[in-house]
Amino acid sequence: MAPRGGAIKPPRIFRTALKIKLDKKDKMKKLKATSLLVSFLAIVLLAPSVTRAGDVKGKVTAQGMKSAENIAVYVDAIAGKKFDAPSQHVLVDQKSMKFLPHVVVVTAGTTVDFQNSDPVGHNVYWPSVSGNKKLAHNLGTWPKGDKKSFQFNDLGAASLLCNVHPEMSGYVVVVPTTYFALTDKDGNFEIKGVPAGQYTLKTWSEDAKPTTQAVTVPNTTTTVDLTVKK
Ligand SMILES: [Cu+2]
Repeated sequence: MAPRGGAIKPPRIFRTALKIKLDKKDKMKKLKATSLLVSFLAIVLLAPSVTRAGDVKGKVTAQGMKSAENIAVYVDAIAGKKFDAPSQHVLVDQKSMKFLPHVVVVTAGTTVDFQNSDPVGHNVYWPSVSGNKKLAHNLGTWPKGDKKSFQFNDLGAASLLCNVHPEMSGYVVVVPTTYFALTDKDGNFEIKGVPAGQYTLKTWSEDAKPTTQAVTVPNTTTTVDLTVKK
C-alpha cells in the first residue's frame, strides 16, 4: 500500500523548489536594486567633489619687456588651508654655463636639487630671497656629476648666482600654494585643478613688478588675462 500522503509529497517538493527559485530571483532583484542605489549615491555624492575644481588659464601681457616668458602666476595663500611639503624634488641643472630651467616655481617646503652637468666646477648661492639678505645662502662649489639639495621654506624669489661664472643666473620662486604656473614664450599659463572659490592671483617676474588680481574659480575652466609692467 502506498503511504498516506504519498500523493501530495511531490507537489510539496515542487513547491519548495519553486520557493527557493523565487527566493533566489527575489534576492537577485534586491541585490540589483541595492547596487543601483549604491552607484546612484556614489554619483550624487562623489561626483561634485571631483568636479568642484577648475583650471585657471590665461595670458600675461608684458608691457615694456622683451618677453612674457618665465612669469610665475600663482594663487596666493588661502586662509585656513595648509599645504604639505612635497616629497618630490625639483631639479635645477647647471648645464652649458646656465641654470636650467632659468626659473622654477615651487611650493614652500620643496627640496630643489642643484646638479652640476658641466665639466667645470659651479657654485650656487643666492644673495637674498626677494631682497631679504638675511635669507642669503651659499651652497658651495662642486664638480660635474655632483648635486646639492636645499629645502626652500621661505616664500619669495631666491636669485641664483654662481660666483665662478658671473653670467649665470636663475630663480627659485617659492609660493604659498600648489596652484601655480609659469608662462610660456607667448605669456600663456595654465593652473590646473584649483578648487572652486575666490582667490588672489599673483605674479612674479624677473623684470616686472608683482601684480595682484582677484579671481573667482568656478568648477570649470576660467580665463584670466593679466598685465605686468616693468
Ligand atoms: Cu658656474
